[in-house]
Amino acid sequence: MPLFVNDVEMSSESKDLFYEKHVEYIANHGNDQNDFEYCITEFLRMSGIYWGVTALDTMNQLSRLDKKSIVEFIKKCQCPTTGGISACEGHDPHILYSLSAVQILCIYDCINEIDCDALARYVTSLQQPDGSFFGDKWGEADTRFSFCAVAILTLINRMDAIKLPKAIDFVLSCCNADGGFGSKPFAESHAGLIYCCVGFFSITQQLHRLDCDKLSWWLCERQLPSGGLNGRPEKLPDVCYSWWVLASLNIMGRLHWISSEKLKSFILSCQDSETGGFSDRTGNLPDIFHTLFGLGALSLLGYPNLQKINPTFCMPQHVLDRLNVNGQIWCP
Ligand code: BD6
Ligand code: ZN
Repeated sequence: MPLFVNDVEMSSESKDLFYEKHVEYIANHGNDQNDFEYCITEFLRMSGIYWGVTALDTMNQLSRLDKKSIVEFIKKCQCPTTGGISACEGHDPHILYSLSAVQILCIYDCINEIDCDALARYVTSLQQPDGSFFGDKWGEADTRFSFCAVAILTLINRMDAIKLPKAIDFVLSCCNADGGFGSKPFAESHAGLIYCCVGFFSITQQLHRLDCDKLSWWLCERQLPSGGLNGRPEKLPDVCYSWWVLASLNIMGRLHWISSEKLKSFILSCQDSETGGFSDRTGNLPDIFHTLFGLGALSLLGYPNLQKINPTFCMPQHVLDRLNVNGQIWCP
């Protein structure tokens, strides 16, 4: 009786995820505004909201957060002169927090609450003659910012705001002999930056420019005997690298190249059974960042009762379907 077998499989598997605990952990995060952790993470606030909103939507519990106050907060963070968005009111705008804000507004289906033309002009202003992007007016180019630029512009439907061929040339120039990518030309390969570059080529429909076999080998070598993944050779495993590595492999059509059962149990071992939330590795304190990327990785692995997360944008797939946006996925 296949239905029975399935039911048993479903219930025994989903019992391993402390679903309700995680919902409470995220929904209550930031409720105590005097909390030490809340205060010291002010410079990350916009991303923190994005991690919480995305994680809750993945668990079909988005209604646990107050949409109105989140949207009001974002509107106050858009700079009237540059059009860029900051992490928090009174801070300087940055392309990273501009992407987090756009991701949140797209999830809430209200992107027009901000001035998208001004935001597109802000992204334009950050592009350099070599095609790279600064993160803010202080100027330091990095492949992370190339990803942010094309992700923002795709989500607000303004890809014409930048010089795309130049942007592509710059990211290609950051490819190393080991097949990986770093933050700038000749900088060390790193799984987080590989995600940004693979995501960039997915958004710009240029995956054919990659040596996917070589790059996927480098990514598979990140799996350790514990089943967890690290971000570079010789480093400890970390739940968030489950996301950066798996999402990159998924985009390149090679998710099956790693041992998913062992990874699944490593990720589940990083849950905090008392407070809810995930930590970077087994036994450490949980945080909202590792909670999103733990859940996101489980979603990519097909874990039951979680929404499908898009590997390129790290947003629920149903949001991108509604916007008719899709990162390219390679079928080898
Ligand atoms: C990013 C992701 C996607 C697209 C563009 C991006 N640009 C930058 C990032 C990474 C960014 C992020 O995930 N945004 O959604 N990372 C962070 O905000 C974290 C926050 C943080 C601080 C301290 C502890 C835990 C989380 N961040 C600034 C980091 O440096 C983290 C720190 C960390 C996580 N685990 C152990 N330490 N590192 C990190 O995100 O590394 C992965 C990475 C690195 C570079 C590019 C992309 C991903
Ligand atoms: Zn981490």
